[in-house]
Amino acid sequence: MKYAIIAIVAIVVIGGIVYYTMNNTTAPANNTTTVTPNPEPTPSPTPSATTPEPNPTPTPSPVTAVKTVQVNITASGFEPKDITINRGDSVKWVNQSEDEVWPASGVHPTHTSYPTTGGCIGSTFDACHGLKTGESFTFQFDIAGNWKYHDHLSASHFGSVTVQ
Ligand SMILES: [Cu+2]
Repeated sequence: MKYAIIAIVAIVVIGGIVYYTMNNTTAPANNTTTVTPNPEPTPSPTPSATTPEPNPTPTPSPVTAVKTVQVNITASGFEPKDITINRGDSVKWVNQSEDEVWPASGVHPTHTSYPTTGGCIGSTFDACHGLKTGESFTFQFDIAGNWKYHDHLSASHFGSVTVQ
């Protein structure tokens, strides 16, 4: 009986020591705070190098300055009779004769050589009335070509405008 008590006490003591020891050895593991590694700093987004730079200065299309060429109308007809201009230029006919003159696109009498419509007879290239002395008529040529015209009141007077 005495030995049994000692044995029980010994078991309890040993068991207590074992338990204590296990608690001591496991406790630190349980108390171990998991250190989370610092997350890698996210690299700040860099502007894409492939984005093309917008062109700040639009390249102007080559445009030559438009001009107005004068053609005088005298008793002998149009002077100069044949002229060459650039597309977009204008021609100004000035009546310097004593008679009325009526510059208009060929061909008399339909006035349809210059390929626009809506004029008084055919093409819009038409003064549409006799110009009195000193009066003028100006027309802008937007279509390239060789355009013949005449005096609608004296159809024997011709001229031409070459638009390039
Ligand atoms: Cu005519």
